[in-house]
Amino acid sequence: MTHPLDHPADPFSIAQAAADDIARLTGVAGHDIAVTLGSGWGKAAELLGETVATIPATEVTGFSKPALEGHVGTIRSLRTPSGRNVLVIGARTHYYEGHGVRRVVHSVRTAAATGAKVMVLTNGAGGIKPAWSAGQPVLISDHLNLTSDSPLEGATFIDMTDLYSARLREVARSVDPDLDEGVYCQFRGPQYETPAEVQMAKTLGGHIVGMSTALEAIAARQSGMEVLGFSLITNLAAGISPSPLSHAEVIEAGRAAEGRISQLLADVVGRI
Ligand code: 8IG
Repeated sequence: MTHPLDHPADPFSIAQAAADDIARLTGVAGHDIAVTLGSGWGKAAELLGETVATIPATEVTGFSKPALEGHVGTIRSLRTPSGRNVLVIGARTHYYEGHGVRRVVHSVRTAAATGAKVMVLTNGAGGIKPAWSAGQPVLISDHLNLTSDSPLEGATFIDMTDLYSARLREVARSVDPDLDEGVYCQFRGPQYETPAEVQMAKTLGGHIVGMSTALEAIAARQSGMEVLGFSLITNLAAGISPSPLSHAEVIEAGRAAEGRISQLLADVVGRI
């Protein structure tokens, strides 16, 4: 029992404590929109607006030390030109880290506790649609949760129709009418899929494969937030492209696309 979220206590009261920490450390009493930055999306923060405060995630109740050494997760409070307060979460806990789903969705529940009504989830992911290429951003239209887990505990029946808000997808397409969309499949990872698993996902109706976002989106909906999901296709999924997946290429595709997609994200958030 070394981590607050490992206790049987209510995860929502821990999220409230985290939101109180954020209010105290940023000096911003409440936030309107929250954005989680996944691989490839990191440059968006500076384009979203004026930085009011930057705090290390480790100062906030319940946030874990980053999984990758030297990768300090930060939480930022920004103010958009139109005066909205945006909470930018640069520290994601992945399901494959093995700390349980409460830890995975803590940032989302914290965002809701700061007052955010919209949760923007971004990630880097593999693409199944053959027309897509590395470096292309796409909207998430729906998901397949293939983790066999859920952030909901007990008999908590929550409607998942329109989980990825059609309204917010229209806002995104008002910025870029060419944005394609697809169904996001969350695998547990951390290994990438086999080609057979990618074919399974395709047969099930999936277009994007990743290791985050679906569990977070479920928690966001439970907290009453409207969800907008973006994937940066950093690689074609295994077997869709003839070449094997390389983590270095995934990182490089993210880096190459970062400027363009970050501007897209900032423009979309500006219109929400
Ligand atoms: I970046 O091809 C990235 N993340 N599951 N599959 C899965 N996750 C990913 C992939 C991928 N690329």
